[in-house]
Amino acid sequence: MSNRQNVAPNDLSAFWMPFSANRQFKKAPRMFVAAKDMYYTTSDGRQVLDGTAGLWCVNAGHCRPKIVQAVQDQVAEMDYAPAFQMGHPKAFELANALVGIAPDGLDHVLYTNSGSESVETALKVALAYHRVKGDGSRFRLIGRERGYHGVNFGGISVGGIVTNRKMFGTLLTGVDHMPHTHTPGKNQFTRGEREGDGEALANELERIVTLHDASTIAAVIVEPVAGSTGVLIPPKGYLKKLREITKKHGILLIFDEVITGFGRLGTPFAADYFGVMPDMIVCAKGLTNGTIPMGAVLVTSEIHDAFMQGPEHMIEFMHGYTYSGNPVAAAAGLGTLETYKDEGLLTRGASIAKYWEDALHSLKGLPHVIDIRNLGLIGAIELEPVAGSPTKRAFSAFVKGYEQGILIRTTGDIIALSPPLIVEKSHIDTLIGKLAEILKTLE
Ligand code: PXG
Repeated sequence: MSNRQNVAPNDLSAFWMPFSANRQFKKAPRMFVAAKDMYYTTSDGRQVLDGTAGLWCVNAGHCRPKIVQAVQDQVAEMDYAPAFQMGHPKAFELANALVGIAPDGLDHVLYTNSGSESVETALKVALAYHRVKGDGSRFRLIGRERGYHGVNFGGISVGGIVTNRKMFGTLLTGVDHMPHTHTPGKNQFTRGEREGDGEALANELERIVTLHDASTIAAVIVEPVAGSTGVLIPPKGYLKKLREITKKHGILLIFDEVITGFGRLGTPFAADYFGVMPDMIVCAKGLTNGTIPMGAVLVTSEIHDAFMQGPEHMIEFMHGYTYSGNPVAAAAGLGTLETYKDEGLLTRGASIAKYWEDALHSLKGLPHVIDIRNLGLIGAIELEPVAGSPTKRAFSAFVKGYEQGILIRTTGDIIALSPPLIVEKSHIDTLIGKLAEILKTLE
């Protein structure tokens, strides 16, 4: 038995926290204990305005009544049903509702429990799809520098964030990466999508296709707007061109919409915003408003139908999770989609995006601010790093924000913002106003 059996409940050492500076955190913990709508409550009783929708997931705001009720009812009625060779109604209802808000043509849903698992699922569907079509030589997966596709092995293989990859050995073979779309030194303070180099950047894919030959490539995966790496907005025409090139060569295009899905850009999905139809959409986060872990992969009928062959008693796709379509998660998803619908949240971002953009760009000229980027209800403020101590300056803004009542997110020296979609102009004024004051005080 562990010699830690008598530790006090407030001993912080047992929990090895994810993506956190554990030792620093445990010396000066930051704890949330409650949340409602746009605000968190801290353990010392303060209100903190949520500028990041939790971790980009609480799109409808916190503890919304329909979601809370749906989860409470479901957990009391049926906690779990076997996911394999059995069903329960809400998993089917939610799949239909999802297809209902997805771009036309994405008609089938595979469930997962996170964005990372959705990525693995999509990559496996892509590889298997070509196999079931008799095109098994297509084994390569193409990602992008600075891409984030979760933390599992497929995701870090196609991902392009060096610090998330370098500790873990060889990763998947047969992977290549397109260049990222960021142009430091040019295009700073662009509002929305920049003009000019979209096609040229997408044409880098053509170069990769020529190098490996299209007949070896299964899929290309990209975040329509790169989030985790610090919010990189694609240049105009870039995603359209990627679609053209992938289509021409029979390569599947996967949009990782874990962040951009569910209204973040003022449309249900980024595919709608950019008018580009991928073969699969990977999603999670906003699917259940962050309440119960759940992810999904939306696929076209063409992909789905390719698997539906052979004897009917045979399992068509050897993949799935114990919790795929879990009843409580499905109920949370239904409550979430209903809330989005009731309040028009999947398109609300469009009406407030301009105000958001103006507020963000009002920070131009403050100390250390070297770039500001935005699209829909996403924003980023990039700071000049402290010489020799990257990440310190932005992290100190984060800590000051927490102390002064705003929750922001930092990655490197970039501050990323993505408020719940119920955000009002007055919240934006508070968030950006307090951030401005903090920026003025940073070393
Ligand atoms: N794909 C994308 C595009 C993501 O943004 C994942 C996959 C993985 O999702 P899970 O549910 O496995 O974490 C993500 C997650 C941040 C931040 O602040 C971003 C994510 C997660 C936590 C923090 O940048 N993205």
